[in-house]
Amino acid sequence: MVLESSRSQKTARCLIGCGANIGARRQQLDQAIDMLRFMPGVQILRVSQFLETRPVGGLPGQPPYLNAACLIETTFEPIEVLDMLLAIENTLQRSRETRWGPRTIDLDLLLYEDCVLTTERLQVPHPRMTTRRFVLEPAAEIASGLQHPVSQCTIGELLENILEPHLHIAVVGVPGSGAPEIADAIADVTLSRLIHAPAPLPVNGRDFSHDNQASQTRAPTEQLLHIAQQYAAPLLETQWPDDPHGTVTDYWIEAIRVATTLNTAIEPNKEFEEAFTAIIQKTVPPHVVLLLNVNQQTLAERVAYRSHASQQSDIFSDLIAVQAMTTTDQSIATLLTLQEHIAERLGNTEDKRFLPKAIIEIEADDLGKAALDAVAAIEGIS
Ligand code: PH2
Ligand code: MG
Ligand code: MG
Repeated sequence: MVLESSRSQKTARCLIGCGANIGARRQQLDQAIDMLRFMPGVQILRVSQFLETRPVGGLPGQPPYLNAACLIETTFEPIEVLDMLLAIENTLQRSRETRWGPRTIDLDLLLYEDCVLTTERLQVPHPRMTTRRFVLEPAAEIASGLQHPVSQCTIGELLENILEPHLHIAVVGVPGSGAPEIADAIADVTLSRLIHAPAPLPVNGRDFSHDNQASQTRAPTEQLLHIAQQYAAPLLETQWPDDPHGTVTDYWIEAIRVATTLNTAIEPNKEFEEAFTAIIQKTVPPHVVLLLNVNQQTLAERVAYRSHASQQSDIFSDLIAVQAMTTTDQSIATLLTLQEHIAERLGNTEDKRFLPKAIIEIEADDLGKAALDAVAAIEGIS
């Protein structure tokens, strides 16, 4: 992760994102970059142009940003880079009152070599960089070929990904994660085509005979393929729209396959795998996935709420499938395992065929906050 330089000092290349939206923005960015330049242990390799951008997230009515990116080489460790950036921010009178509030200067460590780390103070790569145009555009100008170590895509590829004419954004989570609600919120704001899962995700223990009558006579794998086909129908490549509003789904077809591998009653075989792949191949896979994560308590509360809710209520309608499971404790455990496996599948870049280039993880225990995070991630695209 840290390279040996010719001076036999260990150096690392870092990508830094810079932004300012109050005060003398240009001057503040210049000052910040000068401070970086004169920092011992830091060498500036490239600086992008300054780009005026619309503010994303935070309170409405904020002034526009000036954004830039900076490629440096440093002998510092990741946490030392963070401390250095914070010191520069503090020197330039950065205040931190509200999240995504206006700031005189913001310096973010985006990439540190191919380092992937999450600590209390620092997450590298920056967790929201893959959908932020105000990050990727200046970054692509100076480091288009630089690899993002989680997605295994270059900065240029990540930018190209969000510039797709008609984006497919998938909100992905287990039943009870709130995916339908978050998808609704995004579609509302972006005027996107909204597609809810045409059938509940077949989770372990589900009694297939509760399904529509036509499927009663089918073998389990055949029923799964039938569900996959229903999921695929609105996403066919041949009928993909070209309007700029995009499509928001609250499901990921591949999650059906993940759920199947957890179901001990079903034995996936080569034939099933091939048929499943054939179905997915005809579709436009998501360009961006918002991956919802919930904890055990949240799931328990939502399952309990759902089973007492009246017939008319469609809140947590994705939990219908879970109601058919035998015991609540077992269903919660199953959902948590499924959540883990879906995240693993999304993160497995060895087989990138159906994988989105941009994945944003969102804590969805508080649905109101999750909706704000999700909307901000999607607004960052344009
Ligand atoms: N930074 C944010 C939140 N929103 N919007 C734009 N356009 N540019 C930014 O740098 C920016 C933002 C949080 O750091
Ligand atoms: Mg920032
Ligand atoms: Mg910051």
